[in-house]
This record gives sequence, C-alpha cells and structure tokens, in this order.
Amino acid sequence: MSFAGRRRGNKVKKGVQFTLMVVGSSGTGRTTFVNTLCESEVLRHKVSDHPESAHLEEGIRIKPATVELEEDGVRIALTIVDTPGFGDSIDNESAFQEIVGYLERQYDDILAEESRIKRNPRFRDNRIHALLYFIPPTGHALREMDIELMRRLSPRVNVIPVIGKADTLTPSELKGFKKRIMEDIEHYDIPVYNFPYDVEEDDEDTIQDNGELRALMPFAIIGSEEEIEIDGQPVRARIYPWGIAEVDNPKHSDFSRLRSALLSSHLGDLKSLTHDLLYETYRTEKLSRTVQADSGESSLLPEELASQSVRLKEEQLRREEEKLREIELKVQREMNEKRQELLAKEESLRNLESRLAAQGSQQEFRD
Ligand SMILES: Nc1nc2c(ncn2[C@@H]2O[C@H](COP(=O)(O)OP(=O)(O)O)[C@@H](O)[C@H]2O)c(=O)[nH]1
Ligand SMILES: [Mg+2]
Repeated sequence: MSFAGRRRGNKVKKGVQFTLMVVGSSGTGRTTFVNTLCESEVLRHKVSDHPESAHLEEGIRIKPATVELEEDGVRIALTIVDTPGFGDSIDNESAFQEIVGYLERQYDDILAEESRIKRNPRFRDNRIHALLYFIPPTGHALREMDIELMRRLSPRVNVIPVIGKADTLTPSELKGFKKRIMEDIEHYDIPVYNFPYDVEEDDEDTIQDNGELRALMPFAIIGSEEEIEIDGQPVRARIYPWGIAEVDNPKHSDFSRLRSALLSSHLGDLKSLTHDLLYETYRTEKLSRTVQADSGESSLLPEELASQSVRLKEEQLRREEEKLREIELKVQREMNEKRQELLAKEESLRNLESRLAAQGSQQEFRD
C-alpha cells in the first residue's frame, strides 16, 4: 500500500470512494484500528488529564476524515467516520440516537439531491458503506447494549461485528466467545452483513471465499501503531514480555482478512447493498410516511406506494416550476412599477419646467 502523495507523475486512474464508520464503547481499540488500517495517524488519541473521566469522550462530534490508499493497484479515497465512544452505563440513548441520526441524514441528503431540478455538481455522497461494531473482549457474550445498538443500526447500514483488542483473549477463549456472539446475533435476529452468497447463482470461488469470511465472524482485531523488525522485515505488532501479537499474521488476528474484504473483495458488494437495499428501504419508508402525513391515510399497499412516489416527485417538480413562474411574474411586476414611477417623475419634472417657464415670462412681463 502507498499513499496518494507518492503517486505524483503517474497517470492517475480514477479511484473508488468508500466510507467506513467505527462504533463501540470507549477503549475498545477503534482509534488504534483506524490508524492501523490507514497506516497513518488519521485519528488522534484522546488525551485526558482526569483519570475519573478518561473513559468518557464527551464533546467528541462525529467527524469524517479522508485518506487516500492503494489496494491491489486501485486507488481508494477512504473516508473514516469515528463516533463518540459510549460508556458502560445503561443510558446511552443520546449516543445511539446521534449515530443512527447521522446515518439517516446522509440518506436524506441524497433524497433531497435526487429531487432537485438542477443537480449540484459539487454534491458529495457521504453514505456509510460499512460499519464496524467493536465488541469489547470480555470473553462472556454480547451485552444488552451491544444487542440493542446493532439491532437499531442493521436496518440502515451494513454492520460488521468485530472483537476489539483480541490479543487479550487466549485462542480457546476467543473461539468460544466468537461462537456465543454469533449465537446471540442469530437468536436476536440481528441482520448484520454476513458475506451473503447464493449456492445456486454464485461461482465456486465466491461461495468458498464468502463462506470462509462468514466463518471468521466476528473478526478478531489486533491494532498497533508500532513496528518491530522480524528477519529484517518491518512487522506491525504488540510486544509483551511473553511474546508478540502480530497485526497482519492470520494466526494471530483476522485483521488482514477483514482489511482485504473491506477494501478489495467486498467493497463493491457493500456499496451496492447500501444503495440498492438499505437506501432504497429508507427512501420508501420516508416517502410513505410523507404520503401518509399529506393524505391522512393510515396505510398503503406496496404497489400504491411505488406510484405514489412517482406522483410525489411529479408534484414536487410542478411545485418548483410554479415557484419559478411566480418569481418571473414578481420581477415583471416590479419592473412595471419602476417604469410607472419613472414616468411619473418625468411628468412632474415637465410640470415643474413649464411652471418655471411661465413664472419666467411673467417676471419679464412685469419688468
Ligand atoms: N491489547 C490491546 N490493546 C489495544 C489494542 N488496540 C488498542 N489497544 C489499547 O487500548 C487502549 C484504547 O485504545 P483506543 O484505540 O484509543 O480505543 P478507542 O477508545 O476505542 O478509540 C489504548 O491504550 C490502546 O493502546 C489491541 O489490539 N490490543
Ligand atoms: Mg478513540
């Protein structure tokens, strides 16, 4: 991988854009993961002077950061959206709402842009294509808040569950933990992104590849911003008195499999699912809500909904045209008024002139 800055002089191929969001409790290793993925300090670690509030990330707003990467010869403009890490308390409602609200706002922006008469050429599509949900390495099972949040996020975004700081668990602990998490996800029917494939339609390679990735879920992550040398090669790792945990070693963590799935093999799939399924669902829900509010109807059949949304768009166009016509008329009216004013002024000027002329001749007459 190399950064775009080093590519000067090359003929620039058109790259792809990808947006990734990271969500999870504070201290699960999100910031470290992002910097490991991007091989640069994209996100700063929060510094806190007060140990009692160090676990809180108050005041951190959702703010996207973009880096240019290269993966398999393809240039990727990767946008990372970090979210405020929430605490372990039960009441994380405002943090949850902020995250879901952010996802939906990006859809609203597209919806608004699609219905404009004149498209804005500088419009940026900021929809999130994948969300990594960081599960803390407790070794137990999913916490209620993990279940609750993943459940609320999954209808809006491709949620990919990961275990942060996986090197804190032994291999057998990790295996059991992964199994219990997937059982919970199934039990609570959480529609996470599970590397979907169709045995009838997909080719063998795809089926095998997706099956393997699915079997790794939730991905065990090790992040590190440090490098050591092993056999003269730089290796990203965490160093302990008893050994080394290597980021890119598949025996130690699922980092490299996840990375290539996100940035290469499944990038296209994640993007098209976002547009064709998740956004489309949101759009239909939103428009049907609008139609219901407008018409006061309580329910609509799906086929009615489709024609409703066409009608809605036509209606919107008609309204905008009307608005334009109104503006035109208003301008015309104002120009007319101005002309009338001017004529009136000319008239009074003429009157004044003739009065003055008359006064002048009277004066002459008297003299
Ligand atoms: N053992 C271990 N510690 C990690 C890992 N990633 C991050 N950490 C440490 O966990 C702490 C919190 O990490 P940070 O990335 O700031 O977490 P965030 O609050 O989720 O952004 C820091 O002290 C990191 O050095 C990891 O993969 N393994
Ligand atoms: Mg952080």
